[in-house]
Amino acid sequence: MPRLISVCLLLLMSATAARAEDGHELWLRYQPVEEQWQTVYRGSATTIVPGESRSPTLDAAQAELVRGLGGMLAQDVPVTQIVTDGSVLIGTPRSSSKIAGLKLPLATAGEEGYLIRSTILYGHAITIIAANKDIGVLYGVFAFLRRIQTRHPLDHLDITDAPKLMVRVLNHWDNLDGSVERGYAGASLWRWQTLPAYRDPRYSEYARANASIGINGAVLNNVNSSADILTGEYIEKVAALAEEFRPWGVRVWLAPRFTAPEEIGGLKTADPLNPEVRAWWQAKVEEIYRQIPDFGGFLIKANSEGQPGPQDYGRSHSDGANMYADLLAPHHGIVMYRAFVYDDPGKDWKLDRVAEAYRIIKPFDGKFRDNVIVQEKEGPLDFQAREPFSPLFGAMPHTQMAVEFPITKEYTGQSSDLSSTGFMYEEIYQSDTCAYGKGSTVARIAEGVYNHPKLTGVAGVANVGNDRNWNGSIFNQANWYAFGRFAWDPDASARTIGGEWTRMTFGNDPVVVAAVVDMLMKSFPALIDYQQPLGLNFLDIDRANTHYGPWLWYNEARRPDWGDVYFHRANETGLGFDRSATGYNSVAQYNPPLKELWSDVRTTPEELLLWFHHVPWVYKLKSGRSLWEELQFRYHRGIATVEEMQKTWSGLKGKIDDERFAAVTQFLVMQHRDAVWFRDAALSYFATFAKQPFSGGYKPKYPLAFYKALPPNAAPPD
Ligand code: GCW
Repeated sequence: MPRLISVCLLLLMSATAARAEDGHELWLRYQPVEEQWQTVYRGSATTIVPGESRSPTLDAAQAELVRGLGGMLAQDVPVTQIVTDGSVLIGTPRSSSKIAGLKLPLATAGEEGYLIRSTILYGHAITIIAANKDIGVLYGVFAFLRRIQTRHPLDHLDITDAPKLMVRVLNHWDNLDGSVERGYAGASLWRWQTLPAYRDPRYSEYARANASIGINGAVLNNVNSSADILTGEYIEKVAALAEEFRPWGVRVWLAPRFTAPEEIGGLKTADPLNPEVRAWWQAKVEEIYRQIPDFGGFLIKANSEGQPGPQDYGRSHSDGANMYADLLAPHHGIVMYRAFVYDDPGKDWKLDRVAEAYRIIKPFDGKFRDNVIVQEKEGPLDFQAREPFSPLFGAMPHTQMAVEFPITKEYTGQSSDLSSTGFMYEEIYQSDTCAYGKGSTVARIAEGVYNHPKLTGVAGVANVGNDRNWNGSIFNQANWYAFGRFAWDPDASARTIGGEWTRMTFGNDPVVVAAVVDMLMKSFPALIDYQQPLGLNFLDIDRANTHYGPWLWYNEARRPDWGDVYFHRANETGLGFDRSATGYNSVAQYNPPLKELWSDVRTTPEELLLWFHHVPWVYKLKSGRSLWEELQFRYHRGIATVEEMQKTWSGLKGKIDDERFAAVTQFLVMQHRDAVWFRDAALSYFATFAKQPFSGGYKPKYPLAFYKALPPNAAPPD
């Protein structure tokens, strides 16, 4: 009897555990598949046959397969050398004589790709997961498991897949004190105090999650860097993290501080052309590679927002980038040099802030070494919900460009809003720069289709922290996932990727899948509607460090382009920033025919209207509504969409485990409250210029004076 009770208790406990999910497993939950699928899959995954030789990466691949198949097929899948029907054979021609004997067409799989194929071996029907390199095997295993997670068949497979970009890195803006700049998911994952001795299991879990979506690098520290990261003490800690990440194919990178030779090296200068400075960096680079032979390289923010850089020593951006590049080259290291610069000492305040990166960096086209990638934010300003693509992508034919995407949501909803950044990734990648004729999209430029560079890459500013669910909310996980999948294939679709994530995260019930994908796809356009409709912009930098909320009247910044008013230019004649030929003419940075189309208010897409033009309040839009009416319409639509998302989600009660269901429900309440705040504060402020009544009986919740009186770090009012 007591035995029976304990068995019952155990069963009860495990049933409860299966229901309550806190999101820690991310999209790698490996829950048992439904009965009918068990029969389908079990025949194609009876045993795992690894090669004769091993490596940490191959071991990780094998262990993942054991774990994934075991979980989803609810049975042990043994590892053996004996091939039978349904075996899954994994390895490279070097690790497995069976794979070598098959003479597979692996050339197109390249360095990191894989081949998954159904075949007959020794008279048995098997599946092969093969690659040229161990990391390809690991990626192939994740792809194979993903097929099961998303309920795709496993027979007649003939897949070859390889990433289209080489460097696929997360940029962590993590400070050495454990805080994370623009982080909304807890503190930094890196516990510097206890490294290198203590290896938090989350280090390898983190690398595993990255590997599952093809991310192969992590810049560990903030681009607003501290020189301390380059001290011997920290390099040992970094090496420990590198060791934890290595089996998963994730390299570590660092953001060095330009003035480190002065700050920790005792030199009087950090001039990149000074021989002593070079020697200091050379010794530092060698010290790093001695401990981390596969170190990725340096990510550099120089002469931007107060960070030191080559210009402080009368040198140029290419002098700075190339110094690092030359020292890293013998070790196959790479420099990712950020184009997010606007600190030119000779700045003329009449210039348009948005035109700065192009103005400053374009003259260096062709001047960077071939192990330098110029990394530019996706838009010309700063991770705004709505920006056109940065014109620099279409203006650097002799330079390899990488897009820097936000995953963390500084300006796209921060900690509260459900906003799926996959929408932005697709929109930007599919933007046609017209640089090399029609169809020269940002994706194709990043892929190096036109200039065949030695390197290609992409960076995403990470949203990972030490929160139990890694990203601060369940839906934020979709953005990490989407970043990785788009890095693998910039031509992918946000909907397809969203569908994969949904199935892996919430299961394959068609009702759940349809509902969640619908929410993902609606969420970003909704955010744009209630924050930056019609290309409206109001970058909030200097008012308070939160960078959150509708403070459109703020005009007391230390420099004009750090305040909201500079960007939206609302006045009695209209709204928006005139970047057309009659105004600042920044539109001229785009290639024809875009520069002509976008210079004319009538041929500018309405999504970008206020970005490029100062538009009269009475101007009629395609809808027949005036600007003032359309603005209200879009704000309302954004809020209505949040309400729809709330309704859709509440319809999933009982179909999602209680814990995640409740968490998302609560987040949507916050999102609604914030969206109303954005709308009401913005519209009551703009009404003072439009001098027209609100339409359709709408009235902001509070008078403008209320919003203006809120303290700088105010939480959104209820
Ligand atoms: O958007 C701004 C952020 C800064 C950040 C900077 C950058 C790391 O407000 O916090 O600094 O961008 O991208 O360098």
